[in-house]
Parts: sequence; structure tokens; C-alpha cells
Amino acid sequence: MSDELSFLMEAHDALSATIAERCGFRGLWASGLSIASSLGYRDANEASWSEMVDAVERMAETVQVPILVDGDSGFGNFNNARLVAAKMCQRGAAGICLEDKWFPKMNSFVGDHHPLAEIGEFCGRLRAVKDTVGDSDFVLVARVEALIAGHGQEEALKRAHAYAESGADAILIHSRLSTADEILAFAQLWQNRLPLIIVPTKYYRTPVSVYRTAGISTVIWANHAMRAAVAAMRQVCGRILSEEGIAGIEGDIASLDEVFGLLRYDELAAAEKRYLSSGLGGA
Ligand code: SPV
Ligand code: MG
Repeated sequence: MSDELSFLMEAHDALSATIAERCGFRGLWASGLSIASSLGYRDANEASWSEMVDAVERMAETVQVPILVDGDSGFGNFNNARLVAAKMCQRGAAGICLEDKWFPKMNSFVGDHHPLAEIGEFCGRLRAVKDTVGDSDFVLVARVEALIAGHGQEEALKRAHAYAESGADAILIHSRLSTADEILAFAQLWQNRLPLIIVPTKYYRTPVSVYRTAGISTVIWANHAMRAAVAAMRQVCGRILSEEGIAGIEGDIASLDEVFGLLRYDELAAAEKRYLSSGLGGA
């Protein structure tokens, strides 16, 4: 991780990953919320870990940029966490983020019941992952949910230090406030012991210059491709229904050529030239 502020763009499948990469993002967040939503599941561990692995694999096969996977709370205890991390690593992810909650977890913005894992037990999950994938460049991010759960800065700080001791490569501090006050206060106390990652979904008004000044390492735009798709699909479905036709919306949607370009149909055409009629015994 560099000293500069970097950005991870949410992706939930190979198409959204490709679009984010083509737009210039240099890293992706494989969002649990967005992958679950795209599969028609709630972000409460309804999707199995193998479904998550399969989704991430298709993304990693399709793009070159690194993908940080949202590993939720690790799908169980230390054993499940290390299994999931190893699979994500094998299938091409660059790292995994584990949050200090129970299994099953609930999305941090849903309801007020967010029981935290016991610190020592969660540290065991982190150590198990590190011992399993620690020899590779695979990044382990520990996500602190103490502010989400309403436990305050002292608890958040205590947990972040414990997770650093247990081998985390970075800390993600999450907040559900509509201002950045809470995470900025945390950043000041944290003193950059490890790189700090934030997810400004709720405090979206804060300009990123504030995060640069605060020494934040990485900002995750966590669900915006999925939400953009929801809004666009709702709009186009509504218009086709009410207009009883597609003439009106043609100019407002991606052309087929754009889709073919994104998925590199030109590469297939070139490969056909090379491999289909070699002249060496072909019909
Ligand atoms: C996700 O994108 O799934 C996250 C971030 O974990 S949040 O939904 O903000 O908890
Ligand atoms: Mg998540």
C-alpha cells in the first residue's frame, strides 16, 4: 500500500468489474452487499461462501486490477475464515477483509443489532488466516465494527490494536454517521499504526481532500455500481412498460457495440482467424 490515498470501486460481477477497470479504477472492492444483491440474497450471509468465491473468481479472471474481497465475518470460526481466505487467494483475489462480528452477520446499515465478536476469538480468526495465506502477497484487512455497534472510540481503538498485533495488514474503520467526524477522530487516535481504510457510504458529502489530510490510506466506494444499476434498470423497465416500446429509450442505454467492446469480442474474432482455418489439414 502506498502513502497516497487510493480508491477501490465496488464490483459485483465480471461485467461491473470490467466497467470499473475500463473507467480507470486501479483496485476493486468485491462487495458482499452488492454480490448478495445481484444474486437476490440479503446481506446477511444468505449467499454461501462458495457462491461468493465463484463470483469473485469470474471477476478476477476478467480484470487485471487487484480485488479486495469482502469476506464478511469469515463465515464462521477461525477454521471457516482460513478456508474462505485460502479459496479467495487461490481464485485470484488480492486480499480479504474480515469484520469482527458473528456469523451470520447483518449489513451494518440494517437495524441496530450488531453484536461484536469477542476480541480474542476474532484475533484467532485473523491469525488463522495469516498462518494460512501469510506467505503470499495476499492482504488481510481487519474491519472494526465497534462504532457501528455503538461502543465508542475506546473500544474501536482497543480492537484495532489487537487486530494489528494479530497480523492484520490494514484496518477498516466503519461508521454509519452522516458526517466523517467519528472516523476522523479515530484516524487521529490511530496515528497510522497500520494503513486505514474507510467506507464513506453514509458520510458521502465529505470531500476526499479531508481524507488525504487525515492520512487515510484507502477509500472504498462500496455499493455504487450496484445502486446505479438498480436505478437504471428500474427506470428503463418502467419506461418500456409505460411507453409500450423501446424506441424512446434506445439513446439512453448502452449500445450493443459497447457491450461487445467491453467483453472483447474483437479478441475472439482475431483468435478465430488464427485458430479456425490454419490451412494445415483443416477442411
Ligand atoms: C459491503 O459493501 O458489503 C460492505 C460495506 O460491507 S457496507 O455495506 O457499508 O457495510
Ligand atoms: Mg459487506
